[in-house]
Amino acid sequence: MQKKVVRIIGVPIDLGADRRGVDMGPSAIRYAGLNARLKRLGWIVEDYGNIDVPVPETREIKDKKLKYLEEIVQINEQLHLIVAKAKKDGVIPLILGGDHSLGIGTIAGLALSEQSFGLIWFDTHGDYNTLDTTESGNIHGMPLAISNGLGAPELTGIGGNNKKLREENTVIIGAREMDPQEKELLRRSKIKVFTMRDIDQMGMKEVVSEGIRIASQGTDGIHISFDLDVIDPEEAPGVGTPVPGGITYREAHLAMELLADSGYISSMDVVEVNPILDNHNKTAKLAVGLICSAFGERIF
Ligand code: 4U7
Ligand code: MN
Ligand code: MN
Ligand code: MN
Repeated sequence: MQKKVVRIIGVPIDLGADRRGVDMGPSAIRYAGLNARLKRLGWIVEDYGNIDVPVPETREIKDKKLKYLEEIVQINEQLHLIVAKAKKDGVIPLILGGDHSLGIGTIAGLALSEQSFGLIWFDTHGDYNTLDTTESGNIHGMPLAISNGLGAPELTGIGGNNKKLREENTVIIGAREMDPQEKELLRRSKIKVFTMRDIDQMGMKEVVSEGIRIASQGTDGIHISFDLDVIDPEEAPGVGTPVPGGITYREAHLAMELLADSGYISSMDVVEVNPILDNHNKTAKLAVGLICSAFGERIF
């Protein structure tokens, strides 16, 4: 990645998840020193601030299968235009969450650009639920399916009625918990899933190298969507949905370092940091470290 401009966009949303608190993610990540560290790496940092997001206490759940649908549509409508503008301006969008439902808007915005992209989705979960498969009704469990044109039309229609991602250039890394029907749907797609078992067997270097190969083939760049819950809760306790058996601190950094070396990173989401459950901002600090690795920081 060349030294150029990164545009930070905060999305303080927790309407997509059951647990409150990830709305404070953007503040926690900025407080952990993100902007200064990126500048030190030679980046020009444009902080856009946060998108306007309503708090759940001012709203009501109308549909238990699609909680806060209207609000989430409205937020992602805003976000996709801001991301599309960033691409048009030739800067790298860095989106801070917030829950992973913001992935819908980021990807819809990227899809408006002339530049194509592959996608690497770091997550414990598949985020491939639809209206028919969801057991929770939480939209943060749906963004990958939505971006692939599956699910509620109000969401798949953001930024146009097309599929927003290329299945054959899409990779999930770190999966270890999926709903039964979600798994079936994913199996029927061309999305490549590297589970925790694959990481155990192949090692992170092989998994990421293969992921980069898949995501970069015939595309102009790679979008990273990084859900902090992919990391083991010992290292990242402050996440919306902690699940044991995650990747280590160093595996996460190695993944970002290899991606930085590839030169393909063209945008990034960092989501699901929950300061309420965190231990002295440990998870937000880790998030900043990972962003810096992705943006070219080297140990030596
Ligand atoms: B995250 C879940 F049921 N699959 O749909 C669901 F297990 O963005 C979890 O990856 C979704 O954190 C997790 O609610 C969404 C659940
Ligand atoms: Mn997720
Ligand atoms: Mn997750
Ligand atoms: Mn979560």
